[in-house]
Amino acid sequence: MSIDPKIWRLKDNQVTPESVFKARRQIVKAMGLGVGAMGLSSQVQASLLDWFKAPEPQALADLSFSQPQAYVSDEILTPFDKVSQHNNFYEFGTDKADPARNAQSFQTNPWQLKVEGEVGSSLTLDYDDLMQSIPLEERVYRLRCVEAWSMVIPWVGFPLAALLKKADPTGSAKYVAFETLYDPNQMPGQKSRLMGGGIDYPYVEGLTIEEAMNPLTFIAVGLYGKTLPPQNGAPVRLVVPWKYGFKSIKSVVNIRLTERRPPTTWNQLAPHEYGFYANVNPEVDHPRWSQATERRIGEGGLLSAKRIATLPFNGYGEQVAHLYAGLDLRRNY
Ligand SMILES: Nc1nc2c(c(=O)[nH]1)N[C@H]1C(S)=C(S)[C@@H](COP(=O)(O)O)O[C@H]1N2
Ligand SMILES: [Mo]
Repeated sequence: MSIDPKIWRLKDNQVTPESVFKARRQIVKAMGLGVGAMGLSSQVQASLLDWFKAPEPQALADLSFSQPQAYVSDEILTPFDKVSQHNNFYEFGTDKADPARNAQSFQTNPWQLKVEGEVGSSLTLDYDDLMQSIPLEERVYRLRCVEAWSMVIPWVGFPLAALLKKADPTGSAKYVAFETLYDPNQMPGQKSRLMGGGIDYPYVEGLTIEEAMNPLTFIAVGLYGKTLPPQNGAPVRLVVPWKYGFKSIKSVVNIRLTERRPPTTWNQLAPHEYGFYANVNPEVDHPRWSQATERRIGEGGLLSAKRIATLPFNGYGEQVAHLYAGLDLRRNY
């Protein structure tokens, strides 16, 4: 995604850095043979190669979870190395390869997640509570980014509703506001406006209480059977599969139930491009690109990326269309 004119303007082919990433690997190979001949000092060669190389990944722990039949899928899963190397997490940089490179030393344990606001009893969950206090299950969901690429990911976690019910929402809870960790010392994108894509951090998101309580709305603490890689939003993130990916906020520290609609990061940054609801909708194009089709990451060749039709509500209409009965779906919200 990108921010409108003032800060900088990415073209809509910002969407493809996966091929750029692959091209880089080719360059690295070529460099292995070529840099010496370029007359660079070995120190410069080493740091150049370092920048191109994938970092040592953070160790991930195994999780125990059930596999409810309703969320098993026969779609081709996006391979783990794509899921963990093609990311949007602007706190760690705006290039798709940046989060995997820059988030490996991100501190995800200890962690604290608060649930507060319009609730009968506020909650504070530490890392172990997150992994243990609600039974974990695996769910395969499609993730559709507003940039017109998508993945199929086996998440591990629990329904958001199970967590919210523990806090006993009051009758005034009409919305749920989410906030990502703010820690510029760990998140280089929060230090530098350029590196962080011009976002005013912390990254914030929101849902209506009905959306939050919908059985599909998920809190993920893992994927592919293990704890989340930091670049995917460790230790705890939201997953809302019928909405554009930017709603699925990462590395959450605060969940607040509110009476009023909370501000949301991309909507604040570019309201004419990104709505509050942001339901996947092939009929309504983004002002700078079509939403009619999408590119499945990892399927199709390097240049012949496979495109498939985008479905209303990302294919989850049966479960969620009723939430929007009053809205005109030919408009973006
Ligand atoms: N805090 C935070 N959450 C975020 C983002 C971000 O930049 N910061 N990017 C969003 C976007 S645009 C997408 S598409 C998804 C990507 O999730 P993934 O990298 O696990 O595929 O995370 C979302 N959550
Ligand atoms: Mo996205």
